[in-house]
Amino acid sequence: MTAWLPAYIGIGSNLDDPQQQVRGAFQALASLPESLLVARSRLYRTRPFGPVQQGDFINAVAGVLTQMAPEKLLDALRNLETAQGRRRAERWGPRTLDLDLLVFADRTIKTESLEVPHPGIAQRGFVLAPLADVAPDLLVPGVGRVAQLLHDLPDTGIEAIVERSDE
Ligand code: PH2
Ligand code: MG
Ligand code: MG
Repeated sequence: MTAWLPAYIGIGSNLDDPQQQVRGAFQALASLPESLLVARSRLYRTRPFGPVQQGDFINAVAGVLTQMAPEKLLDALRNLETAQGRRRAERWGPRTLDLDLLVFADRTIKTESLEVPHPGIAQRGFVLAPLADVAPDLLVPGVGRVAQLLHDLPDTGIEAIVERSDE
């Protein structure tokens, strides 16, 4: 039987009720074939990173165990993005749902369609803060340990959203 390998997925949204988009993404990830959703971070409200002026994002991270190969998992993530209304448009621009394959076991992959670990993890508080919720001791291959990477970032000002208990 194919081995179960851990993978971490970055979730982001800044369109059409981002908190609901992220919650919907967790639900969809829980139904992925050949996979188990094993960890969900808190939700974070984050300032847009990069060259495009746009609204704040809600970001989170999911941890899964999967029997899928990385390219197949990436394909499945693209399908979930499309199912939640993602339109391929401006690079860096606003989106209803972005699912990024951040880390796949101890693999380093660089093909035309996929780069793992996701480039720029070390510079992105909106990835590291939720990743540290679910896997602070994770060693990102070739990059470093999550808690250390987060500690080394200049103040990110990123705060978790306090979830209402009546929801
Ligand atoms: N995603 C981007 C560009 N900028 N900024 C934040 N805060 N969060 C994101 O998820 C994000 C971003 C393109 O994928
Ligand atoms: Mg992204
Ligand atoms: Mg993406």
